[in-house]
Amino acid sequence: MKVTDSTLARTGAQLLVDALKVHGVDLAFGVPGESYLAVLDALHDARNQIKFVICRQEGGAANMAEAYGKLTGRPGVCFVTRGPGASNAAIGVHTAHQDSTPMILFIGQVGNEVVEREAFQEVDYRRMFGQMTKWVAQIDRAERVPEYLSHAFHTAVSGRPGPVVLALPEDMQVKTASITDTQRYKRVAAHPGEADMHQLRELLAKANRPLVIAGGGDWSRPACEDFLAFAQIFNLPIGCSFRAQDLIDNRDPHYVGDVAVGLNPKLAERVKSCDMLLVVGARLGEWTTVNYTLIDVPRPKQKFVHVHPGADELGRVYQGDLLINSGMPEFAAAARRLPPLKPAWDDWTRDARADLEAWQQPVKTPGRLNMSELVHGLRKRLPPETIITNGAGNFSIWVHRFYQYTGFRTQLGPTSGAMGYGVPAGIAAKLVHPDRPVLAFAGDGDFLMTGQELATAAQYGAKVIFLVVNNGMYGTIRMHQERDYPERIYGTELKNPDFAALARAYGLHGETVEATADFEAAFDRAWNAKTAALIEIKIDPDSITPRTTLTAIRAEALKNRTK
Ligand SMILES: Cc1ncc(C[n+]2csc(CCOP(=O)(O)OP(=O)(O)O)c2C)c(N)n1
Ligand SMILES: [Mg+2]
Repeated sequence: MKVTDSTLARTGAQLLVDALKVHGVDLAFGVPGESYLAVLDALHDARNQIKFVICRQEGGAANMAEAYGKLTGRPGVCFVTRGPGASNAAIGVHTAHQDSTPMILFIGQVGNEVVEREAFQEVDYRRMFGQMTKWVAQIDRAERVPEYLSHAFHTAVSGRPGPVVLALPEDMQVKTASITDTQRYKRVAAHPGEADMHQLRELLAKANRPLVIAGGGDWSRPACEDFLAFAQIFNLPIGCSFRAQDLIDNRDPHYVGDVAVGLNPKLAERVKSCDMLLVVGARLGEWTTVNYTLIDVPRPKQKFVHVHPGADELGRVYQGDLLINSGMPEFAAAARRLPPLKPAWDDWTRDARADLEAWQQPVKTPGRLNMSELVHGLRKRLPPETIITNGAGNFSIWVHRFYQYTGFRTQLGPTSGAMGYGVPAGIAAKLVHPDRPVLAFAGDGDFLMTGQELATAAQYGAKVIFLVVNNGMYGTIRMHQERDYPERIYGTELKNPDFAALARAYGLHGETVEATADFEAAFDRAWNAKTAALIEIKIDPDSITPRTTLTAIRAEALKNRTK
């Protein structure tokens, strides 16, 4: 992109859109508002370089921008209007924050001439988004647009990546300035020091049962390749943190499972009993540590090495023998170059993998539709470039446990646990990679949080296959309810629409499956449909997790209550 040395005056809105072009934006998501009409007009001029995808609710748009950021490593861009639009979009910003995803949310803002009067839909976004962004600011002067945009892009991708929010007062959007564009942003990352890497190798040389946990943001395809090569050279078993299972090709014998709530008890035992824990990129949050029970707070009992792109994260909860502040590509490249040593743990790695393979075998479930078998069927059928997305709910457990993610960004899921993520993430994935198959898993509750974006899939021809796992309830919450308050069902039942008919109303292919045996043919029809497709998968509500049933959970809770 040529840097414009413009003596011609441009409006704030034009400067903003020109800056997006400078920084390589090709896709943006949003819902229009009268608060940023001038930006819309500038986007009209740029329509051949930047495709502006219009969504049906800002939560959908913000989730799509977040998914774009996860997939590409470049900031996902989202435009929304003042108070109501910003409020709807907050869910995507929160997910970008928890998931360390680069993203920039632009919000139309009331003009400076009326600010602080609680003008129409006025909100101070610095206060509103303060805790869930890396940086939130308001651009009051047109001549400073290039500078603010440069800062926003650098901030979103550097160190621990995350979201930035920029408010755009109406008067700034139409004021003119003669100012030069900046250059394209460059990601800034820390590198591991030579002494760090030397010490890491020393610790490995003394270990007998080392275990690696990979996770977090800041990864790239080459970084994942380097990291896998490191694991192969040292024959290390690698677990992935919650919803970061695609950092390692799950078919590789070094992948040993995901470390999250509901993890394989044998893997949990290995995390507890390993003598060296190398955590790379993962924050070690509540879910990865199973409510901080898996690893001792604050001093893990095993030798503990933590590598993270954000210096703030190191030593935050866990004290370590070695804390390395580094970008993921920088660390993975250095790890791959470490001089090999003869591992003393070949059996340990092989057994950990065997534990995973046993854990991934299909299980018996109540009812005619068995989700473990269904996911196994998909695992055999889908090409390795397939992208699988999901939102939050117990339905996602089946996918996480029985699917084999095949490598970098074949999984898009919210570490934040945000319901409604899978549908918009699937659409964004298909828009970024039209040639790759995309499957979006949702629960019946989860789906209707952003189901209106089926209209966006139809409008832009995004041929996603949506799989709605319907058990007629907010199953996760029912499970906890039965465990803590057995037989006092309240607030967790759902009366659902006919999901297949709903898809057809949007002009998409839709059908319903109630037995495992019928899924394959339905999936073939969905695969061959000319449009996006939705398959409603009806499951027995008793089939609540691969490990247990609702009936068993209730019986256990009642037994404990009478004790
Ligand atoms: C936006 C949002 N609201 C509420 C929750 C709390 N929550 C977590 S799982 C869940 C139920 C999910 O229901 P469903 O999508 O039907 O999946 P199921 O658990 O039944 O498989 C709820 C309400 C959440 N995680 N995110
Ligand atoms: Mg449900």
